[in-house]
Amino acid sequence: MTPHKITVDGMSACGKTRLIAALAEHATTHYNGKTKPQENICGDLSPITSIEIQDAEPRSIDFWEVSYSSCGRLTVLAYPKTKLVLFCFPLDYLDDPNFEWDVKDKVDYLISKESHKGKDAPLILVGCRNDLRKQKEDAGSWTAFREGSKEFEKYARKNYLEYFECSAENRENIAELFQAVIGSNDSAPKKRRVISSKCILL
Ligand SMILES: Nc1nc2c(ncn2[C@@H]2O[C@H](COP(=O)(O)OP(=O)(O)OP(=O)(O)O)[C@@H](O)[C@H]2O)c(=O)[nH]1
Ligand SMILES: [Mg+2]
Repeated sequence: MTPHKITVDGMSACGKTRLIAALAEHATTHYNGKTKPQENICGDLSPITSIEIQDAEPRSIDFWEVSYSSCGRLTVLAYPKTKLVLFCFPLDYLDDPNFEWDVKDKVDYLISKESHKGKDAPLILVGCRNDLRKQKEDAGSWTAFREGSKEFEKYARKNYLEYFECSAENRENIAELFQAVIGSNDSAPKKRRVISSKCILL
């Protein structure tokens, strides 16, 4: 079975583990996927989630999480030979301009020539926790969030990156993101996608 390694990196505590769990659940339901039980390493769960899916050909999708709270020593193994990087950040922090700068700074490095990410591995920018962002917007502070979202769409376009806004909580755009993940080793050239929430005019 062909292994397909995906690195899940991003900001600390932004929802990477829950995103992987939502993608694994989607694979189980829609691709007859089987998630292998995670091993226990030194008292921590392994950062690797392997899912065997039955697509055109059976394959194993291996998510390697770069976690800030567990398995720190194993994170150096997350990048070598990866096929795709999902760089995650929390959308409920979009109203903080310093935070936006921090995300862009990290992504700028990852897509630069100096990066430890292989140059052939594409990077998808993934905004997580869109349900929490919407809660904050509903509380009346929506302008800063809309501006932040537009800014990331623009940034993704400028750098030829795909961009998704998701929620592991309510499964928003999880199917679309999973499709992008399993399509990432197809040889046919793909159109760059920006999948975000619809703008509601009040
Ligand atoms: N409401 C909501 N909460 C979320 C969502 N995704 C993650 N969270 C919460 O955000 C917190 C951090 O989630 P994790 O998945 O552990 O984040 P992480 O990026 O894996 O964290 P580290 O591995 O420590 O870097 C937890 O309290 C989650 O329940 C989401 O889509 N919606
Ligand atoms: Mg985690």
